[in-house]
Amino acid sequence: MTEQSPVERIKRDSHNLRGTLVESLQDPLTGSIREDDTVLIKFHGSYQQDDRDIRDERRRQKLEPAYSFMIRTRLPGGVCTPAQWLQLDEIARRYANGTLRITTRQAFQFHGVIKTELKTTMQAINASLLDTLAACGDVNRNVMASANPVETRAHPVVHEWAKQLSEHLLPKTRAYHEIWLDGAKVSSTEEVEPLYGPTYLPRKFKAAIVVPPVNDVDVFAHDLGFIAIIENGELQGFNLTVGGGMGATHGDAETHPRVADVAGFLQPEQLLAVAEAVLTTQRDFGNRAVRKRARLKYTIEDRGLEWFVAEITRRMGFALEPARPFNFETTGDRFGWTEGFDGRWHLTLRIEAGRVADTAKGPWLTGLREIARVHRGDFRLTPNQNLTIANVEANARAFIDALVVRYGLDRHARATPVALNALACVALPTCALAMAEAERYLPRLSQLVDERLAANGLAGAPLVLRITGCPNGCARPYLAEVALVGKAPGRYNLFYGGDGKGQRLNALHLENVDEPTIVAALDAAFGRYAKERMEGERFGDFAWRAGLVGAQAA
Ligand code: SRM
Ligand code: SF4
Repeated sequence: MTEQSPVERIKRDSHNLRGTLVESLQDPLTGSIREDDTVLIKFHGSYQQDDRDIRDERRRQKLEPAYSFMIRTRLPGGVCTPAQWLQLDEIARRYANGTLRITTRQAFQFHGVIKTELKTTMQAINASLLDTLAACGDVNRNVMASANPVETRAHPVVHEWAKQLSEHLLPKTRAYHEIWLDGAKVSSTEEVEPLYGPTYLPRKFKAAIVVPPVNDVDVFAHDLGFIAIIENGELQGFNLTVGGGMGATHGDAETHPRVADVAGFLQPEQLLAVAEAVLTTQRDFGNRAVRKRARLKYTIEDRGLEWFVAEITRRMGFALEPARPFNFETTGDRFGWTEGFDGRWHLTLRIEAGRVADTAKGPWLTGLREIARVHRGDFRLTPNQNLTIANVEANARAFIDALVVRYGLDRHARATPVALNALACVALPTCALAMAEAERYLPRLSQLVDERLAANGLAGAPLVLRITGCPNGCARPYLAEVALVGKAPGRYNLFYGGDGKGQRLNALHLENVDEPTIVAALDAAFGRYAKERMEGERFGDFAWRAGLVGAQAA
């Protein structure tokens, strides 16, 4: 039998995710937790990190790294109330680094929580009626749903399905309540995980529900996806997608991003059964020896889609119908005000790289706190790291507008398409895996890209730009028209060729290049695009046609 990865042993011996977390948290001698617990704490929604900006200095001073914890919430479809926003804002200022980070999966992250305050912070999050269970780890993660779920009558229905799916796929262990919320202890022998079993999944698992024509969730980047099929404003059912994923490792051809396959059509009431069959098939057949090959995309690649569909059909006890036609137009958010089907209004604001903070650029954290104090609707975090102030009565719009302008939150009214739609992962200084900057480099990068567009007479051209600090793909870079993927400090792989709709992977244009080389390459590519593009042709499409990537690339 092939040897299993060490993480499998940690999960198996953890008594349903308890490990020695309680002891680790109580150890006063270090700001860190025990090694095995660093794996287990992820299932509870937290990562141990250290401040990489000061790592070398701490080492020189013979101090342990400046450990702290990132905490990620579970927030199906990215919806929270103003009261929850106010509580999270307070947590960010009291226990974390004074920022709220909107993630690419419509959740919040807190950074910089120290070990001695971790439990109190978890309790504060739960007091806001949110939790962090399964936000990370080898389980189903935060379920995404199209972020403007109020345009047709089908949108709220879809959002309800996202919540149900999230609940249905939650681990059942009481460990979370015991460790963080002082819940009564349950003997682990009494406890079973009906869906997951004792070793959970071989790897993380991600699900999303999308409402065409806006593929904001990037449904094809998910292990499990549902494309809502809507006719005359009513939900008919879903097309199932399986086996998408972004993660890759530099120089390892065995790993690569993959666009999900469309497997068939299902009725709405079949959604949970289908999800369960997909998840348990991956549980039983996913690769538990090599974590880099453990995602569902590789299970499907290795065994074939036909085998996979036959296996889930067997588990479901019914067959999928043939997939129905669907059409995506964009992955981007609709900024500014949009009117919902019920006459209420939704204002989408640009939050660069999802970081809500008070900085020299503007008092955004303060501004959103003021808005949360008066807002009567809800907030929606978008998969593009932006924020929708949703369900506003028509007569409250002017008041919200005034606050938005007062606190400089009206960036959407001024920014270029590139700056509005760009995504950046967190990367340095908190991400342990970052090889280069991403979030902190985004403002300069989008300015450089805009300058090159303008220099070639293309000012205002639509372009999906994404950057990550490593090839794991947290900002879904392999679906962007132009992407930078970190290789080393100041050096990136440059990709061209996404279709702006999230349905086609891009491809490598230049490897391991620095800023001047990137700028020169963009200048040359945009120069050709300006001269040779066809009517309405996007840059990502042009890049393939012109041979900037693909078989004809130099
Ligand atoms: Fe991610 C690991 C941040 C969305 C693929 N991701 C990490 C960690 C936890 C680093 C670590 O393992 O130590 C990063 C923490 C950084 C920090 O300091 O906060 C991290 N990922 C993020 C977030 C915060 C990026 C952002 O800027 O918003 C996103 C949190 C989403 C959430 O709320 O749950 C985030 N990560 C994604 C996505 C996009 C998505 O899911 O739509 C992907 C690509 C899709 C996919 O999973 O295929 C993604 N993250 C990864 C991977 C590679 C997985 C793989 O299959 O190889 C890793 C590394 C790993 O798992 O070993 C990773
Ligand atoms: Fe970290 Fe890499 Fe994810 Fe960016 S893409 S947050 S650098 S793991």
